[in-house]
Amino acid sequence: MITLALSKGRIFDETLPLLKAAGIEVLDDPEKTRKLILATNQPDVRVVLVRATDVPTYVQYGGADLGITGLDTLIEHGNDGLYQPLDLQIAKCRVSVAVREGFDYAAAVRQGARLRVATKYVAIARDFFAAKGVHVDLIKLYGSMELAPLTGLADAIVDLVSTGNTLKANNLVEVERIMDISSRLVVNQAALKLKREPMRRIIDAFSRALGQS
Ligand code: PRT
Ligand code: MG
Repeated sequence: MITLALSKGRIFDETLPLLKAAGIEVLDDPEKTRKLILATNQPDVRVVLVRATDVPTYVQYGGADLGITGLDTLIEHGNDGLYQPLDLQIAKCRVSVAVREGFDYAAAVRQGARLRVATKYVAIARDFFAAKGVHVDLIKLYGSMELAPLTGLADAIVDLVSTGNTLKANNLVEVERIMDISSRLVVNQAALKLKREPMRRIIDAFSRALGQS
């Protein structure tokens, strides 16, 4: 049995066409079922639904053989025990710094003031500001980063941006782009050795599907 870990929502939705190209069809709709293990048309392939941030953990410890996860999540988790063979070019976005409209970010950075930065992406933010030589106090949040500058919790946030509509709706502006993000296929290395043939079949099919798109 091959187990693929996916998170509900955009990653699941954008993975479906790749699975289809690999001849794999998921038999349940995750938005309609309460099941956490979904069968596919391939008797030896199943999908487990886990929280996006838990995908690398499932694959690392062998709870899943393969998984699909955003580069953001992967960087925060660390690469331990994970083989990363493919950039799937799905769920694309970027990690950016944003501040309240009217906040003079350039001046704050220039003056060397300690910046208070709220984020879920502590590792990415720490490395980014360290490389710039900007002193920051990082405040770890688990959601709704956009609220932090609006309530005075922080001067800036580091968050994912895709269309920019969420920032705009909350009177925030993107002031720096840290990195581009897409989702990656991650593979448990032991599983790749033990189940070499069926694993290669899926990885190669994904790879071919990417080539055609
Ligand atoms: O939602 P949950 O807390 O369960 O987990 P999650 O937020 O980690 O999962 P999910 O499914 O929301 O995101 C999974 C992955 O999708 C992320 O790790 C990214 O790699 C990728 N991705 C791509 C995005 C976006 N685009 C995105 N726009 N993840 C989140 N967003 C959010 C962003 O955080 C912000 O709140 O959408 C909002 C901004 O969107 P725009 O279009 O208004 O700019
Ligand atoms: Mg989310």
